[in-house]
Amino acid sequence: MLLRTTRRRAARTGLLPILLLVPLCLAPAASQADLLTYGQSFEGMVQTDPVALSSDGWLVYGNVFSPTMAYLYGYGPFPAPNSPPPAFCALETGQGGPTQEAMQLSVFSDYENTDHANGNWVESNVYQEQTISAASVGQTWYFEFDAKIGNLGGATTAVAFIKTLAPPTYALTNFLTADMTSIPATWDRYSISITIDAGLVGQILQFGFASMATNYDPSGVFYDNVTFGQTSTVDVGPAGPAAGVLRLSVRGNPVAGGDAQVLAFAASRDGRVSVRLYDVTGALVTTLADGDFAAGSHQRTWHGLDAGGRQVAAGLYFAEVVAGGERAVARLHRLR
Ligand SMILES: [Ca+2]
Repeated sequence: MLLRTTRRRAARTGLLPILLLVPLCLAPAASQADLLTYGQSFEGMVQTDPVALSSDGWLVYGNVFSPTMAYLYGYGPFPAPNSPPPAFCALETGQGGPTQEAMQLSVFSDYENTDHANGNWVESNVYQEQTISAASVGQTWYFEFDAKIGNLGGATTAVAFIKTLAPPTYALTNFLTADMTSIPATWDRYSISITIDAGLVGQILQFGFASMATNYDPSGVFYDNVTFGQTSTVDVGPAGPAAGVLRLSVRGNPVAGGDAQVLAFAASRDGRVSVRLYDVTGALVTTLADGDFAAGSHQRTWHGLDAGGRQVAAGLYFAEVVAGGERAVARLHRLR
């Protein structure tokens, strides 16, 4: 029951935004472009800036349902606010761990909508959108993010999603979700992926977060390190015949000096091993190893340089080791 209504809500969600955005979305240059990588740690944003999120492309759209989940109306899209007042989303501080740093994105129901008081359900969508072109056919794109629960009360639900919507009716053609309703209050990283087929060319792709609440029940979920790209930055766990053997760990290396970091891994058998570093958009920063390794423990030191020998910017990076059909990912945090 809940799943069915969730899907129906989502179908409604994309309708009006796309109609209003047609002049922008269907501009010739945009329609020819490949999907674009996106990465956001929210660290560069000013918490008191009301357009901090909207100027980074974030949009919001609201849907309202009766107490029995009958669809009532939608409103939007609007440039994403940065509350106060408490509507849709806000930049938060003090919720991060070491890799989330100072600033986070909080997504919650639109408490400015007084239909809360009527017992109606208010679904808030906070998202980015792009147009899919032929250049992306065959590619797999990953929407990934850190998340932890804030405060969900009553029957509030929360979800992260990738949607595709087909003009001219903007029917929902994909609705890929990760349920955020029951995640822990500790940070973890989540992934949703989509492979672009030829039938999706010309459609709109949205990725983002939604929450659904009534009676002003709490609905906050914290998100950070949002990425959209062709390289997964989530350690999905080992697979293959030697499952569970490959591990990658990162530690500072006082011997090397500076803020060099050591990536240590153990290969379960002789064979080809690659160790690569990516930024938060999934772009390759540098390759630390790509060749034959003997079984056993190995390590590589990263001095914070890209493939051209330039010092990288401060922020979050991902190290990936691939060996013998297994893959492991670890995070590296570079300080200035
Ligand atoms: Ca952050």
